[in-house]
Amino acid sequence: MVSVEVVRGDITAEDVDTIVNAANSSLRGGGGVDGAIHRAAGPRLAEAGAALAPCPPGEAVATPAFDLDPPIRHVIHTVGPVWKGGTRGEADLLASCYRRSLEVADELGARSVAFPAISTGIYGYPPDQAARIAVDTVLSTPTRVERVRLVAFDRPTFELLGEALRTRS
Ligand code: AR6
Repeated sequence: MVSVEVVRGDITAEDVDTIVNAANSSLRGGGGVDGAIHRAAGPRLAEAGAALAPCPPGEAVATPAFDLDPPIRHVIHTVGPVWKGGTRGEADLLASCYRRSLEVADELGARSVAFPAISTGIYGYPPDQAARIAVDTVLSTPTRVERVRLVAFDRPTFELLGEALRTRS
């Protein structure tokens, strides 16, 4: 059974073997957490990403972590849905991001995985709904990953993720 914890911080400094990136389909980098990960990993990350692109929303692919500090060894890039009001399959796509990322983590032999709050920044997903999907999907996906960290960059997201974990369905 996977252990899930909610922490606040910068995902590039997490003590895990694998971090998940909230990428866009080009996998060449962007703003938000994607920009932070690409800055820390160096230019080879964009080259590796471009070779695997395009990645459709809801899917996930892995690259090495390049210049990110150990113990981080892998980056799983997943593409969240852009929020369009909630009637365009956004919830299923967001759940798929968490599920597919854990499946890719299993293929890598990952033991500890950190997720950002996918889609809740530039892509506009309501953070309360996204927090519940993150917690419920991680807890309901069979995986050999032992430890999942849900990493909040800001206090409101930290509180929403904590609340979703305490009151999980
Ligand atoms: N560590 C952890 N979380 C972070 C960090 C960080 N260093 N920086 C930001 N966040 P966003 P999206 C949080 O916008 O909504 C990019 O341009 C942030 O506060 O990074 O999925 C991509 O290339 C928020 O809670 O991702 C795509 O084009 C969460 O990460 C697009 O943005 C997600 O915000 C993806 O948008």
